[in-house]
Amino acid sequence: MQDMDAVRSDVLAQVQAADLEGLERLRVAELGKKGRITALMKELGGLDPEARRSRGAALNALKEEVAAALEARRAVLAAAALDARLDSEKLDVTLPIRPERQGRIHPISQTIDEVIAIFGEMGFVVAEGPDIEDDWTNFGALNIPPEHPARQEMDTFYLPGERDGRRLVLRTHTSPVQVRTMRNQQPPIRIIAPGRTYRSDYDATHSPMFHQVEGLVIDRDLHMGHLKGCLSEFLRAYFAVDDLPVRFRPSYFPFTEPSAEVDIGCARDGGTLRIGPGRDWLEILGCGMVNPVVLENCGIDPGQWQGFAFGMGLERIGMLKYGIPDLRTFFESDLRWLRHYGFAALHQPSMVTGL
Ligand code: 2NL
Repeated sequence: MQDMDAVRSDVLAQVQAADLEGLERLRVAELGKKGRITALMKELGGLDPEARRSRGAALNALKEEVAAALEARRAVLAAAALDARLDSEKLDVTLPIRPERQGRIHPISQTIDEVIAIFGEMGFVVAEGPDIEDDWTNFGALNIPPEHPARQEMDTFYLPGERDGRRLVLRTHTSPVQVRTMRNQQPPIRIIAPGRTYRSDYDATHSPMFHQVEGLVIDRDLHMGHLKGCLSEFLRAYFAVDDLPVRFRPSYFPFTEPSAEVDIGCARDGGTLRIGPGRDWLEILGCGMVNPVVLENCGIDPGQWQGFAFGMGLERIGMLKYGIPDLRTFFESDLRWLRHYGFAALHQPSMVTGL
């Protein structure tokens, strides 16, 4: 038993002096497979039963005491190490976050959002339709005759195959969205249809894929006065010029009668174009009273209902407002261009918070 007392005081003294790594070495040296206390346990086999029982109990107690001492010291050292780390490491929770790369809203998306915000305030809802149309919905219903230049292979992308016996085209304007709305809904109707359109044309001012917004109002007793008021209001809000001059010039479209082209006032001094009161005019959109033939084609009785409609190119009105000189850059996917001309991602244009 004396040898065990010596082992106990030796081990406990070493435990108190050890660091974390020393504790592990000590555990192996005493309690490991070839450890000192383990060796004493192995010697028990050579003793007579009486002696084995009493010495065995004492050895087990020693083993547990040593294990407990090792664990207690480990806990003290670990707590001290954590305290030291917390003291040395400082975390400033008031620091700004690391800058993250943010995407930008494409000028076309921004322009669409602004147009929707303005017409939305006037009670218009957004209508959508497919990019692939049949030629009746894209042309025929709109009173565009088969020999019309827009229908020729040169201008229109025709697709192989047909639907209900009709040729398939990539829509050349968003008017077919309005045709579908008139076929499926009872008047009154007040919609705008923004979206992608396609024409086989490519130069500095034409892209084979481009964007339009068209608007359609069907109601009783509608006349050109409603059309003029609605579009003047829109143009002044969009260009943010309260005294913007707006001029309606007679024109021709097969789907409206009468038809008009709309110009806004501008001043060209030197190389810069300023939109607002001035000596010059800029053509901005086309419009008119919906041709009764078109109403009839879409299942609406022209004896009871009138309509006005308009259409404009979104790239054009976006370029004019935001000073983008070349149409082709819209679709080149150049991130430097988007960083320069794009808009903040979390700003939703509205008539209340601003466009
Ligand atoms: C332009 C001119 C216009 C329309 C589009 C329209 C649609 C239906 C019926 C009648 Cl369903 N009209 N749309 C009317 C007049 C002009 O667009 O210069 N667009 C870029």
